[in-house]
Amino acid sequence: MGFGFDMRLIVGLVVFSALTSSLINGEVYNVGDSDGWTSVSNVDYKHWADTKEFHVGDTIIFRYNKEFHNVIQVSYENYKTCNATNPYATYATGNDSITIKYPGHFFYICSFPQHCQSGQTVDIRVPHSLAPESAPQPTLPPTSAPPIPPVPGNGTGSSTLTTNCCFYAVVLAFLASILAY
Ligand SMILES: [Cu+2]
Repeated sequence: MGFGFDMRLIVGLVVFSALTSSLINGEVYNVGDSDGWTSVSNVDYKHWADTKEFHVGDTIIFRYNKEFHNVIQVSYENYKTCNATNPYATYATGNDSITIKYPGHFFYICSFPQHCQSGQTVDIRVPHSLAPESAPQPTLPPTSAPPIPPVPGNGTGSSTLTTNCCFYAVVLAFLASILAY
């Protein structure tokens, strides 16, 4: 329980929290920015979406007067034809926060009469991460966690094993440091 042990604990906690926050936190986008989700301001939602780079983990927020609008997630076909009869999802609170869970296109329209036709429709395009099959992703734990294996002799395990070892070691070290006082 020397000084070096505590330093490793601190470094471990800092690295762990940095990794966690980088994986959990995403950008937050207000659809239509200050105009919100509406049919009366002639907001160009295509342009709005085209100027964004959406990623898994980001959150998109639809803000609108729920007496006059809603948010209906539909298929591409129904998006093109303004058909809200077979929705994938329906939102109607006036302040709908939707977290992007996977890549793809997410099509939303308003189902109030003529709103979709007048342009209250948006295509949120979430590209797959840049070539995840061939290029390593720098923010994933296995690339940065192994350099700090706090338990001697565990540096030769697989990356997953090492990461788990690091995590449990940090937790154990944390508990040990509490018990030490
Ligand atoms: Cu509407």
